[in-house]
Amino acid sequence: MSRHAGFLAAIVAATVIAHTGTLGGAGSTISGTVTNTGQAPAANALVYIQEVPGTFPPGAPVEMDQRGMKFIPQLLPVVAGTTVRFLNSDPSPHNVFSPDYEKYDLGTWQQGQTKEYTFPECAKPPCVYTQLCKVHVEMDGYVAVLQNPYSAVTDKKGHYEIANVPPGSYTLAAWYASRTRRYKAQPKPVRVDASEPATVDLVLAR
Ligand SMILES: [Cu+2]
Repeated sequence: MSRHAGFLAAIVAATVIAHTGTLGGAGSTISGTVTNTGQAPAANALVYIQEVPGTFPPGAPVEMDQRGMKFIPQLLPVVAGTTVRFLNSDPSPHNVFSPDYEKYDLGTWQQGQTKEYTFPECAKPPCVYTQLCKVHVEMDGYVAVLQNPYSAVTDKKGHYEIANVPPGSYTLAAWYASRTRRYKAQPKPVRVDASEPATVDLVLAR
């Protein structure tokens, strides 16, 4: 390789590093635990950064399955503009409809088939769309439309981890739904420094 070509390659490499620095790689991690008014850890809670400067393109299509009479995952965070593919994996027909925001009813379909829905811009994130099935009234799922991809869903112990967050000062919030009630946590400020992971615990309340 000539000296000139080597110099160009170095510029390209530096540009690639600078670019991934904002989208992943050079960022840091926010992690912690979510509890529900001081009680047991809250599994399946959404933790998200309220707003990150810039605009974020829709993610690749993601799947929400209907399997064993459940929506899986039960809670799915997506960036506005993302398409969700609803799959039926059960021998029974399933329906998907949402009574929230612009409302939709995708119909009823058979095992192995999918229907898609693209979630529009959300004026005040999170825009949470409850997913219901007319065939099985006990089924409930949630699609949460967010401004940015920096979100996570807590595990069985209430732990969450949001990786590759670009350095900056943000507000971290949490949201959780049971079948009958919705909960929110008092949002907390978090400063993300590239050199050090941040820990934030959140408490849900009605
Ligand atoms: Cu169903």
